[in-house]
Amino acid sequence: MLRIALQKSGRLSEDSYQLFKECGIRFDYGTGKLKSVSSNFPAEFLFLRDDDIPGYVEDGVADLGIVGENVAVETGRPVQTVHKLGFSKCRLSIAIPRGTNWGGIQDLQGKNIATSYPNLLGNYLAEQGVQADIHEISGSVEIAPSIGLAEAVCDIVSSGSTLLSNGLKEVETIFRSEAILIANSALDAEKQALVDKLLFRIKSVQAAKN
Ligand code: PRT
Ligand code: ZN
Repeated sequence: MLRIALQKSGRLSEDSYQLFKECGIRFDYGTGKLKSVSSNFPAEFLFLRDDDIPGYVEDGVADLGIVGENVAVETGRPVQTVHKLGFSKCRLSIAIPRGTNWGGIQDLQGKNIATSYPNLLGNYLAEQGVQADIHEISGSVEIAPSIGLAEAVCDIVSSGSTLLSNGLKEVETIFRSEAILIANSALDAEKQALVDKLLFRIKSVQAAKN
């Protein structure tokens, strides 16, 4: 039996559930339960915070999981990316107050940047040869400039309306993300066969949509 970790409630949940439904895999979802066994596929589903999913998959508590690529890369857990799923698309971008001029990434030299993605941002700045102070905050990153905590932010953007309503403008995209299926890197042959079966169905569902 495969154990599959899905986000309990958030931007990945509904599409993750729909994907399995379209694959013909039935399980109870949205009942408040933290676990559910499928009635017609050898799989048990666990409902978790998205940030915890890469760790559970690394440890083998779950064999598979669905997370945003942004979370998978930021947590740096050694898991395999099995397949890109095409939903929950977003980007990780740097934004600054709308009235500020932007001459390029070098403008961030010596500045304070608020983010929930210190590793992705740190690596990007290092590649660009920019030294800045990264302030890690776990939420409401967009208000940091208006309260004097930082001169810039690095956060997830989808429509851009959150940046707009906080008086910020997007100046640099550092990472593009979508939901991905991740797996433990040491699955036994039996589980790998089930993953292959699942993947075949996922690809068929995706092909039917294109
Ligand atoms: O509770 P839990 O920890 O499980 O969930 P969460 O609150 O950490 O995550 P959630 O559900 O917000 O997002 C899950 C995943 O969805 C993220 O890791 C991304 O891969 C993806 N995703 C897609 C997004 C967005 N779009 C998105 N717009 N994640 C966050 N946002 C936020 C962003 O942080 C910002 O506050 O939405 C705001 C910006 O949206 P726009 O449309 O105004 O630009
Ligand atoms: Zn989260």
